[in-house]
Amino acid sequence: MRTTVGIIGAGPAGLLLARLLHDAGIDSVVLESRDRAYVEHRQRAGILEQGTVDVLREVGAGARMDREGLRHDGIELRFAKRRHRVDFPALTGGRSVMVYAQTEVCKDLIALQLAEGGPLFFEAEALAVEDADSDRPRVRFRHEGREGREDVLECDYVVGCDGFWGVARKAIPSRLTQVFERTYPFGWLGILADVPPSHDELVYARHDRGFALLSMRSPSVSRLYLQVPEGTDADSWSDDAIWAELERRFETADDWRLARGPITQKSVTPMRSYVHEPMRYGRLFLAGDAAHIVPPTGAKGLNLAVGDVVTFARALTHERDKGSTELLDTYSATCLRRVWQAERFSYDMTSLLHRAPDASAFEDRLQLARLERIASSRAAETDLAEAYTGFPFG
Ligand code: RFL
Ligand code: PHB
Repeated sequence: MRTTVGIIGAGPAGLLLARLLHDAGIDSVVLESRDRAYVEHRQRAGILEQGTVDVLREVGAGARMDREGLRHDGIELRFAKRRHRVDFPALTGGRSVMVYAQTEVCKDLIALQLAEGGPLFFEAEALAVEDADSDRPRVRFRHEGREGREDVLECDYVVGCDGFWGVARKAIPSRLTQVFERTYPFGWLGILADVPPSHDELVYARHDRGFALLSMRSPSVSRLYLQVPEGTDADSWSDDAIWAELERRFETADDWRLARGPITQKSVTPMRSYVHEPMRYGRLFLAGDAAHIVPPTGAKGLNLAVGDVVTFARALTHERDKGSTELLDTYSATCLRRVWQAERFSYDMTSLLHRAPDASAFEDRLQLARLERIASSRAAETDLAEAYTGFPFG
């Protein structure tokens, strides 16, 4: 098999890249190790920046998002039983975010790709990227649909959109690589519940017992998270215990109430910050979680993945139209500028709102002082609103 761009991974990064290339008249093949149902139902991100929303509309994947997505003009910060709303449009000259689940983004992009795009193979696991520094990089893969036969995809370019646990990154020699990493001594226990969200915007709560987040998937489905110790088993939390703990952490001085409902899904996500530099080696490019991870507190992971593939598609189109590799050559540096802003913001939001197991009384007071500052200074609040609603692509 031969193609111009071999794309490994059909998460948001790989699926959107295939669309962008299709619209530019560049052919690609997508290899995805899991089956379609798995990719479409993996519960993850919920918040799309304005830039992400614009790109999804441009590639023709915006119709259902515009019908079913929820536009949010702010978030609430909750601390010391107080509530403070951050008003995005007022602070950023009109910007907002969209609540539309990653599962739905993936469903929409898969439907488009299968209807009118290039090949997208499920249960096709990339085993290795070979000769990445030559003119003819190759992806060796195993296709379950074909009795597990091994096959080779020959490409002009390979884009590793295969997430944090993928294989693409491994093709870059470690002597050329620098990795920046931090893990956190806590994770998020996330639930889906069949109950209307108790608030019309997201609530980020800092509490002495740990962080909690109220989010949503639709007017009738809530998505909630609790900070839990690293390595927690989700099944060790009963539904009652989860609701009781959420109630404590969201408690306010006024009479705000958290509505309970049947929990339909529960899982624990570890937290990590990670950057792999550079994001390119020869004709292999990394995009999305394959190159960088942020803790979910800033809602940036999916949006970063979108920025990377937009940057790559522009660079490749430029090369085809102008015969210049200039934008491909600066791909890594261009992406990393935005990546590090998201790393900084996600780290700041995480340390602002979570309680480390060994936190001292001094650190507790500093957290409260930082929250107080955001609640009382337009400059501090604007900094948060600008970062949350997103930095420009490229
Ligand atoms: P993905 O989504 O991990 O997709 C990678 C795909 O590659 C496949 N794959 C392979 N395919 C073929 N061969 C191989 N050898 C392969 N190895 C892997 C995988 O099966 C998969 O389909 O990476 P991508 O596309 O870069 O997208 C990144 C986002 O998924 C991620 O950053 C976000 O989900 C992060 N995230 C959030 N991001 C936001 O922007 N806003 C949010 O509100 C937000 N909330 C979250 C999140 C992530 C979370 N978890 C579970 C990590 C909340 C949570 C709880
Ligand atoms: C979500 O809805 O899953 C979500 C929202 C905001 C975050 C993280 C996750 O910061």
